[in-house]
Amino acid sequence: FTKKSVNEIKTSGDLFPPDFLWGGAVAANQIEGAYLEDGKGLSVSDVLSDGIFGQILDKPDGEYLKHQAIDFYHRYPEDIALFAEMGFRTLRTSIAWTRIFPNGDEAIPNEAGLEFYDRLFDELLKYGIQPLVTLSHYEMPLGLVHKYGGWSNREVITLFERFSRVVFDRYGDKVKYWLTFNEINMMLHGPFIAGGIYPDQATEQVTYQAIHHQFVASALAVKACHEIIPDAQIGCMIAGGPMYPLTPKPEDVLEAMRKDRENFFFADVQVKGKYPGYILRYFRESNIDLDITEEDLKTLKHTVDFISFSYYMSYCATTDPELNEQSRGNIMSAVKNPYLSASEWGWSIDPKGLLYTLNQFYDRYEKPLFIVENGLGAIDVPNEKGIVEDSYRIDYIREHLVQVAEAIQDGVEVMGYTSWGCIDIVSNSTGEMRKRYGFIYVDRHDDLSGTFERTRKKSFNWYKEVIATNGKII
Ligand code: BGP
Repeated sequence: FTKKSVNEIKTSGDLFPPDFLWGGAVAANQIEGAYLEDGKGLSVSDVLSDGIFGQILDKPDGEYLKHQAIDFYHRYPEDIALFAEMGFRTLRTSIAWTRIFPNGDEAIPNEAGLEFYDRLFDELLKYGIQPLVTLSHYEMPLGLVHKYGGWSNREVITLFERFSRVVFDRYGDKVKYWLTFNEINMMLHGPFIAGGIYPDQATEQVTYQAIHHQFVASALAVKACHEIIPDAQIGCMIAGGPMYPLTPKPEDVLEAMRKDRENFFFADVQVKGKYPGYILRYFRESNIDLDITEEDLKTLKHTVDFISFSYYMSYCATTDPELNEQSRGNIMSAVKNPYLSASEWGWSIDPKGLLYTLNQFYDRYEKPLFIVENGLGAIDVPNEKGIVEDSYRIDYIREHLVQVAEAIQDGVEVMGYTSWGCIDIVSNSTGEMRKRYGFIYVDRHDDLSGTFERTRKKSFNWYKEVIATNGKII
């Protein structure tokens, strides 16, 4: 089958559905700051001094960027007005669990924390911006890590379910789009940030047991959401990006399939409601013996309504031991694709990989998809007029949106697109402000200096035009 490209069909009508959810995405721990205000407790991200590869401390020691982040906690009305100016139809953010249950296991929620999100969601709704809310975005209460061993402990399931029910009850009339765990597959690569498990304790047995607990917790949240807010939709969230075989050698092709399945496994369980055979085989052959009860298996049948994912790059898989050795220590396989360029942080730039990923997910699940993170992390330097001329970011997003349009022409149901870090925030992997994604520049720097002033970048007006024309200028 050959097909016409989007450029040829552009004039024949809207490429995106009229109700397509255009917007941006952030996470509480990277944007809010106010890390101890109004009763908030410490979370895993408050003790990572230097991003997810930094040292893990028992308690904060010194000033970290994230503690004040970009002060969204106090400045959200100004920021939301800017998002509204761009025409956002949705904003993805997360609820910091530690604002609601500071240690994770209190008997009653913290009212001041609940009130903050009331104000935040009301402000969004004032402009007709739908909140899309992640229940857990790398923000597990540190109290649960110290007292329970993070997600390795089954008791945490009940505590998470309680947190979920509290927020569904409270915000059910304001929030109609929910996600359970951000990039749940990162449990395999960043056990502390994703699961509150210290790297030296993260054996495969412990990690997969913790993942199982998150699956059950996620399914219980889905169940609660359906009960409490029947008109809401709740999805899973996967760190996406295809795994290409480095060569057509069958061993490399199978290696790519194996690596792809490391991600698909997480969607398979949450979308199909059961463990796939290939992972059960892996458990058997690796002597991984999980505590999975009959009740758990029933709970897993509460499957998600849609699949969301982040997309930044694609990867290559090989069985070549030398190449694999070189990529050791990287968060995911870092075997270079000779056909692609990369960002300053070595993340390959592959818009067509997004078309491939969208089709992979849709072929496999036939469920609506939501791209909840995509964007270019770059060092932005304001010009003499103080404006960031980020044509490189416009090119990156435009090229990815062309591929989203292509997927839609293929019949893939895409609910929306939220560009990551729509306003500059603290980077997750590096803990820096140097790596920026926003349409809005924030005067905040790695040495903790800056006025916090917000300035529209060149991409601000471009994205505004994209939304105003429902994607026609891509
Ligand atoms: C994803 C996370 C986000 C975000 C993004 C960009 O993995 O869900 O929290 O930060 O990646 O990553 P970084 O900030 O490291 O560039």
